[in-house]
Amino acid sequence: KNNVGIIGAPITIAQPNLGVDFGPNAIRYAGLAKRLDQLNITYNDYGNINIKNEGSDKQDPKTNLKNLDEVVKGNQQIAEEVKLVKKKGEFPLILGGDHSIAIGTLAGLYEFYDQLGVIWFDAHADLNTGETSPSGNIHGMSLAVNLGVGDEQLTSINGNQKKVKPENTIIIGARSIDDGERDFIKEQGIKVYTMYDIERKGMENVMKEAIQYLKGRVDGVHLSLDVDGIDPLHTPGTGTRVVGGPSYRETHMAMSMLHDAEVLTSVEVVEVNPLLDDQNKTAEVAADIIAATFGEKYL
Ligand code: LYS
Repeated sequence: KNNVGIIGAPITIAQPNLGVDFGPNAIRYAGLAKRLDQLNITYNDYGNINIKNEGSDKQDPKTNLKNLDEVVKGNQQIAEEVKLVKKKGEFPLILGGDHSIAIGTLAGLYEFYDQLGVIWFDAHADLNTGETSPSGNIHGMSLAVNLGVGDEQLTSINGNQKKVKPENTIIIGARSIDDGERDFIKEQGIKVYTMYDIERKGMENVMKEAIQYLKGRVDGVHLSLDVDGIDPLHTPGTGTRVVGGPSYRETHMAMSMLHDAEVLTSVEVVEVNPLLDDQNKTAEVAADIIAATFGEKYL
């Protein structure tokens, strides 16, 4: 694998809980660098982007969004940093921050591919818009924005195009989907493995299918992993926990399978919130998960 470029992307204001800006450092303190060293993977850690997390936290009556201008600005910064890392030929590893950062990440990544694939590992679909969102929190809208649907200030970051096509998008682990999101999924034909599907087919088969599906159609795969995708028993330190997720083991195996299939071209892990955590447990799981995507094995 080429050199890894690590970017801390501490946006917090696309969701209501303080503390997710500490996520990147919590993952570093869980031993990320040492894990990469042990795998003989070289890296440059560019530190944390200086993001201004200051908004009114009020829902704008016109757009129904909270902190739109500030979230746009932060994601523009992220897109630029991701582009720099890509131009150096490095493998981007982005540490969040709330899940809105995927808007900046994919805005930076898309121009380097013809058909970029995305695996969205998450308890939620993040397919809301200002019209459908129950909360006004932009972290619940980031996948929709990447598919070109949402406020124009967000969808136009680094170009007006869709950053990813619906047929190149796979959601894994969903178990909390709003009504508007359900319609969106059907309209756009996005592939979704809900927890019901994972339970019925088993995580191994789901991953085999997902890898097979993407391999035939894309020239790069971005993994956008929200730690709330994992069962909150293992990842309590996150703002929007939903019971009934895949276990630590299932998730870890899924990540090892992605590594072994050699499909990933960038990785991001989001929504680690140390202020809600129990002894940095969630960041440690995040570090394990990242190490698995880079090929760490037990034997
Ligand atoms: N679907 C809910 C919303 O839009 C929760 C999103 C949580 C994203 N991490 O507010």
